[in-house]
Amino acid sequence: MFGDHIIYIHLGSNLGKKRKNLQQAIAHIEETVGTICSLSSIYKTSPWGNTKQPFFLNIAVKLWTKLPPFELLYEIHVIEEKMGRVRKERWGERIIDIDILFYNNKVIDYQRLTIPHPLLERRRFVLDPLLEIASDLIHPKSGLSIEKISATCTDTSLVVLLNDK
Ligand code: A4P
Ligand code: MG
Repeated sequence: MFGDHIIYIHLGSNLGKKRKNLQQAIAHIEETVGTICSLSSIYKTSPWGNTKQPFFLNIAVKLWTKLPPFELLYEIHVIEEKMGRVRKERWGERIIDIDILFYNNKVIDYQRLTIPHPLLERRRFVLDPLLEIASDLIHPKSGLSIEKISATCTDTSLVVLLNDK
């Protein structure tokens, strides 16, 4: 399922079998969202925001998709629900969380869908995996590359690359 649009998404899991959750979510994404171009390594990351919760595994994915932005968001929510995610507190623990980071070079400013993801510049757990697959990507709002954004990010929370993909 190729498509005209290039998107970057970011996945996180900090409940249950985390690695298996990421793999399962990626399989669902390939079924209903689009064709994968690149996958980052998996990163073990300390929880950001609400720090009293288990560590996360995070990964960034580049894809081709045919889906327009709000359909993409819908399909992502279907996958999260299919995998049994229960929404409790904001930034709380979860089986799977899928965030859209970029959609071509579009800027979308709704509460229900904000693209580029508004917190990516402040999150080492997003920037490190993204840097691996998109260092030259330009943020459409700031005009800065991911490499530049990452170099100036002051988030010092722990992000460790796990070598096996
Ligand atoms: N929404 C708006 N824009 C987007 C977008 N670009 N992508 C809306 C995805 N969703 C977007 O998200 C709340 C609402 O955001 C959605 O209904 C959607 O319409 P949610 O997934 O239901 O709730 P949430 O994830 O608890 O809240 P939020 O604010 O999205 O949290 P984040 O930003 O996803 O952060 N620490 C580490 N180390 N690793 C992590 O992965 N993740 C979080 C969650 C916190 N700390 C973490 C990690
Ligand atoms: Mg989320």
